[in-house]
Amino acid sequence: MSDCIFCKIAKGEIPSRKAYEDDRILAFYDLDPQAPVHILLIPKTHIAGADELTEENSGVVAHIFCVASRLARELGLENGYRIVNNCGADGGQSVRHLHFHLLGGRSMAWPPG
Ligand code: DGP
Repeated sequence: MSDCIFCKIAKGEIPSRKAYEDDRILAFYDLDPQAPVHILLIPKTHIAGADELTEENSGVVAHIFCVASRLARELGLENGYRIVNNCGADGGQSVRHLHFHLLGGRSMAWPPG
């Protein structure tokens, strides 16, 4: 998607502070961190949101969770962490490119607001 900001970040057209990258996904630090560790994990292929996942395109989600787990371990989040996906307007999704927030380094409230 030519006008998608996360597609541009995935292609390196917009700079980001990378935490991990391979041929399928990119993990980079959130511009507006909500926790001491706040990383976004995205597929490089454009998927607008969790509401556009299918049996065919969802394999990358398992990969994202495995990488998130590895990053959490490497970043010392042994006390726990949260992985968040906001979907659609009511879910608070502001960027329509599937992404998972990896948040850690502080205690999280539940339920979220
Ligand atoms: P969400 O509200 O779930 O759609 O989260 C979008 C997140 O993306 C939000 O926490 C801020 C972050 N974000 C938006 N634009 C940029 C950007 O250009 N660079 C980085 N690093 N993060 C961004």
